[in-house]
Amino acid sequence: MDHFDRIWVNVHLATMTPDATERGEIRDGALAVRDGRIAWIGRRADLPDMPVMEVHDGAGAWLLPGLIDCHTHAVFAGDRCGEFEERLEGVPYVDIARRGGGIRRTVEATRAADLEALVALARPRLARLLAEGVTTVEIKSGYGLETQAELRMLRAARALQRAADMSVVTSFLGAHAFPVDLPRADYVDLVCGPMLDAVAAEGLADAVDGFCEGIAFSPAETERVFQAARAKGLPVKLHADQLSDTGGAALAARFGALSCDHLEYTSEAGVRAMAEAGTVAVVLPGAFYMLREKQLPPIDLFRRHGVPMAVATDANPGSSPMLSPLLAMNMACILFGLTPYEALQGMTVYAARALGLEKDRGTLEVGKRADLTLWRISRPAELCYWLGFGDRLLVERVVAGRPSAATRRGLG
Ligand code: DI6
Ligand code: FE
Repeated sequence: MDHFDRIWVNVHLATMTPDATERGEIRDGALAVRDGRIAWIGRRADLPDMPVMEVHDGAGAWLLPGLIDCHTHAVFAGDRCGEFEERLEGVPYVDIARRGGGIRRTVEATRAADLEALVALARPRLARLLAEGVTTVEIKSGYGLETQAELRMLRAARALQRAADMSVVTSFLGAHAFPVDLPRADYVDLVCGPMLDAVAAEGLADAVDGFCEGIAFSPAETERVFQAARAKGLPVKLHADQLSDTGGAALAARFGALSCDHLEYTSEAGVRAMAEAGTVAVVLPGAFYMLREKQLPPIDLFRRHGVPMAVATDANPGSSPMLSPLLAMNMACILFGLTPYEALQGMTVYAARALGLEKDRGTLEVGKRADLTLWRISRPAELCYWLGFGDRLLVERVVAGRPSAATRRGLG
């Protein structure tokens, strides 16, 4: 190593490494980047003397890993504001779903949209995530429920990766709900057969997801989807135990799931199974809040059994029309009782793990991809503190070592 491409000095660092002491905080630190990766990190006083192409003066700001939103449905058409009104007039979410609304309403609108429309609709949503420091976002299909529309959603997500200044990770969620135009068993066959074949043939999915619930796929149907995913060599994850305990978490853990998400109704047996499988618990306080749920996810059990917790927006038109990662962290603290540090780990290191990317990103460590965020805050917990001020706290976003022009705001 004979030079650095860029260094940041006059910064405090929050490394988010899981085993760090003092919350991984390094005051008056420095970080160097080369070839898009973190090449050196430590106290500024120890920075090696090396030629540097570009020096960034952080003026006392805090440098963190880029935020990772590991669960979104950001590609969709239409909105469900009418159902929002209905729910507030007393109609439950599951009743709306049972009479053909809910996810199926978004399916109608999404099927009617072409690829360009889906991309154009999702772009401003990603722009909001980006403005609050997101550098990696996961996007699911699941509002097509027929092969061509599912493929279109995933192609839109891949196209957004090329257009947006962030990484996009995709999940195939054909097992999200049942379409009106097919018998139930036929749809399960379609998802596990031709649909997954087409998705895999085009390399459109990084993982396979499902919704295991009374109003969606049963445990037995979910298991078939997971078997099909395994046959393709794709990792699985699951919307599990969101509205009732179907044993979804334990089922997903048996398949070595990357993550189980929602988990309000998960039992201790489910938590234990997740711990044994190394599955991440993704908590989604936006959906809990919007549906005015009362049952809290078993946060203390996750802690006791050593299940890492991630936090995500669940950005979707039905249960969580939320496009603010910082608000998701605030809600994880206020509604679910996470500490601010746990919430920050949940949008960095453990979100990376939930996507199977922990070797590549999610912490400030030498060798990892230089996805960074620079914040004008007094301490990291401040990112969980403000309501609706996040984009003003973000000074700079760095993607693979390159400062992103969109969010540069005159340092120093
Ligand atoms: N749970 C969710 O929170 C999203 N999907 C799911 O299975 C929301 C789906 C929707 O209501 O559109
Ligand atoms: Fe979801």
